[in-house]
Amino acid sequence: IDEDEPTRTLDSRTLESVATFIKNGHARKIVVMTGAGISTSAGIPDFRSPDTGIYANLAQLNLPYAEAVFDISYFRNNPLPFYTLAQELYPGKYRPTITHSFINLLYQKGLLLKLFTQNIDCLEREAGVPGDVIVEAHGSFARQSCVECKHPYPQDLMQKAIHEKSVPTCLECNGLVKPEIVFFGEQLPTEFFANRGLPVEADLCIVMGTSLSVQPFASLPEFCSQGTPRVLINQERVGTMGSRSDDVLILGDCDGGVRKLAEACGWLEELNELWAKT
Ligand code: CNA
Repeated sequence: IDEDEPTRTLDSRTLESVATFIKNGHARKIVVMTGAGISTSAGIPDFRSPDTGIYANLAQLNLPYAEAVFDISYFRNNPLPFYTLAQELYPGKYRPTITHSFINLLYQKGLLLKLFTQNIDCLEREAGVPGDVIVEAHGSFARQSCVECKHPYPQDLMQKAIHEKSVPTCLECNGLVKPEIVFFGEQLPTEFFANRGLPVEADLCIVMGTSLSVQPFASLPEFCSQGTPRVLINQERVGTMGSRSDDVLILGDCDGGVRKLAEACGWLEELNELWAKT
């Protein structure tokens, strides 16, 4: 990125300038956009990191191609690989990270306009962020239904099926049951489309732990107004982050990045306390 390019809003393209911007009360409507990278330190692998990502470790499932595990047509013929993976991702086994608590801290301070997450692990909710502030763009394990007749399926039976490594079928029509996470070939939830214009209202955007490679989610940061600072906290540079004059890149792990940002805002102790309670 061009460090010398003049900024419109921030003093400079640094973490410290972002903290000053927040401390001066200029960020009161923050949108946060997240992906699998905010949950890797909780023990849930992401998709695309080489070696450790889920796609790199699907070989034992004999899939024709890695993404097939989340492909709706493949699932209809062979739901077993998905249910094998679902066991690993199913909520209840993992503790939210300090990054999840940081999002909750923004909420508690009344600064969070909306959290857009691609994650299906429900860790944002478990960290304390209320459901109505979260757009789960790719759905979640919170509900499940029949892929044929759409009839809802009870949560306790789903938990039992996951535990027993079996594939649940609809109590009404015997069709296959699937958690309401969005597969390739499926439409995103209506609440995503209802809220996708919201970033234009934001005064700060924080993107964390995502490769920004899945559309239409990947385009969300583009909806922010020119001059609205966009911060990327991620292992690597992704999407168009860094291309605008008020983009700030904090490269490295998310937990370290949010700790530094919280410290610069004078919130570190508060953040640690909040996280300790999760
Ligand atoms: P991805 O494509 O796997 O990208 C993850 C990104 O995070 C990459 O850029 C990594 O470099 C980066 N990253 C990984 N670990 C860290 C870390 N500790 N600190 C900083 N950066 C890190 O994942 P996306 O979310 O972008 O892809 C979208 C998919 C992944 C969505 O459909 C999700 O449903 C799906 N997914 C979700 C989960 C979950 O719910 N926890 C887990 C795996 C995949």
